[in-house]
Amino acid sequence: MSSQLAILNQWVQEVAALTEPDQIRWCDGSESERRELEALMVENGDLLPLNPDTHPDCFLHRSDPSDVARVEHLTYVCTRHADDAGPNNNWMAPDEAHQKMDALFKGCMRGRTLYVVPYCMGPIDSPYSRCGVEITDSPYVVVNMRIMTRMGAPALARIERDGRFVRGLHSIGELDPARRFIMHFPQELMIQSYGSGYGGNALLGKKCHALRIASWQARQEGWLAEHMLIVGIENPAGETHYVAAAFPSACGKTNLAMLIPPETHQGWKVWTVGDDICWLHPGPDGRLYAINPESGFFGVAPGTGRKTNPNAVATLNHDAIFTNVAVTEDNRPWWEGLSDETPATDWQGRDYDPANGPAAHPNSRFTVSMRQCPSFTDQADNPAGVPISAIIFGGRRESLVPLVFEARDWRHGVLVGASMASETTAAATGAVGVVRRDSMAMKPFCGYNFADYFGHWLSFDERLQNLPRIFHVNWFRKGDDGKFLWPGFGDNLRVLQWILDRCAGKAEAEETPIGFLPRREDLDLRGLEKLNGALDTLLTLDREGWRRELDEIGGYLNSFGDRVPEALRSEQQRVRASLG
Ligand code: GTP
Ligand code: SPV
Ligand code: MN
Repeated sequence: MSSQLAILNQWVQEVAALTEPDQIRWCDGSESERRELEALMVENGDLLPLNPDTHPDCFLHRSDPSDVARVEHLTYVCTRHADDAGPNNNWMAPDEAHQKMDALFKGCMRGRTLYVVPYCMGPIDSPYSRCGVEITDSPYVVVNMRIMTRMGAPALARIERDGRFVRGLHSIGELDPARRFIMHFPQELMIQSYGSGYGGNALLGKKCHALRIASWQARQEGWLAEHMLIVGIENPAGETHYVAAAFPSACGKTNLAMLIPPETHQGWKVWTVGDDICWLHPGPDGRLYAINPESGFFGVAPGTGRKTNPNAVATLNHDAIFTNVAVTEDNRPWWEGLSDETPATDWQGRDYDPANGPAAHPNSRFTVSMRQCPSFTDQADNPAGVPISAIIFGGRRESLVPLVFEARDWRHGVLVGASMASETTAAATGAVGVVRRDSMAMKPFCGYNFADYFGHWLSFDERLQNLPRIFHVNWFRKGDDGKFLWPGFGDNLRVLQWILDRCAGKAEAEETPIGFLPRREDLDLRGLEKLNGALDTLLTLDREGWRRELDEIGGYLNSFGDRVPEALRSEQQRVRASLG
């Protein structure tokens, strides 16, 4: 046995001694293993088979009603010094956190199987990829990790070669919210998660590893781990350019990643590389290169329909796991926005009654391999990644923020990202619809002090000769009637078109204090003539509102104390001053 595997084996034995499982199973990621686990879960009720004619090899999982989203208040970054975690994270001293977690994990796997899940984040043969091992007592986690990561034997082989892996220990525990913690130990490359079986709390390769731990490593090693989709946009001349976009949870990444161009845009194609996480590395030519560390989508179900996201609907008709959706009379998965039908059963398995609220939980999700997506490109397997032409930030803002604007340079762009704000969504527990700052869409995911993170972003100005341009978008502006002003979805291509034309030096804009704004004639709006009035609101700068916004941003930067880079503060002051 290689020394790496000996270390892994020893850790598995230590965890088994603590958690006392009935059996230990090393997962190889095979099809037969998957079938066996699915059969086991169908038998114990964890999975319900869906209609085999319309949805072959698809299953429904109903999670505990108290366990339906990420829990930010129970998520901690346990660095030796509290300042390294920063005010953007909950912090606990590593010793205290370990004691607390050891007490929870003690004997928690009695009567259960301990699964050892080796996984690789990113293409198996990419120098940018990183491996981890998740130990879990949840077969649901195993089958989800098999879709979301490159899981099993090839990952184990790479761990043997690499000599390094992130250790993740997970138990569903009693699914008791009072005994639930998601702990990160970046200095030990370790994650410990107890008491939740849901998404980002339990699939440790995703937010815990690929963002919180990876962002810490990325800072030390000179790259970026970001909450971004990656998409290729092919124009009618056959040229493909890639962009990466950071929107907060449930703010449109999956939808933009698999967009279908509007009818007016014949000859345009959109290629999906990733829908949630992006690792960015400086390449040999001074550009930024992106890989998607994941291999599947854990996407928001509600709102996904044939009109809004036909690619997602097509992706979901076989080999998918649905969590907390409703079902129809004939046992098809259903959620609000999928069709006009009335479901038979809601997400908790009750007869559907509108008095109980939405039929599908607002954070109900699908897990599916990205390879099933009609717009998938095998560039997602390119070990070198794809070169990024533009970085796009965006949030859910019903007022103030225009449809799109371009930062004047990198430093301004970093301020635009750091100042992002968005209305909260059902992706995390807590109030929905409250505007909060969510720098780079990383508020819940940055594994270290945001002030240091802003400094790290700024440093790419010196690291790269060919920086991507930075933009900000807002698909969620509302009119007085409370309706969205911009049609969104496929029509977002028009904004991407302007963005890429700006990168190529081909599109005009007006310079304003907040950046470059397109005028109506700078956008390709063929077919959207009915938008007349809305466009005035979508493309106009509200100076008074922006003065208040910049003041608030100044206060926000101050909340990180004197660790905030001076360059960022002076940039905020520059923009504030230019607003008069
Ligand atoms: P996470 O997986 O939580 O990180 O979410 P995400 O950023 O991938 O969001 P997703 O694409 O799943 O969209 C979330 C919700 O926003 C869904 O209900 C979508 O239908 C809706 N949505 C996405 N794009 C648009 C848009 O352009 N306009 C409008 N009005 N809604 C959108
Ligand atoms: C998000 O909340 O941003 C998600 C879902 O992508 S989860 O995996 O739960 O983090
Ligand atoms: Mn996400």
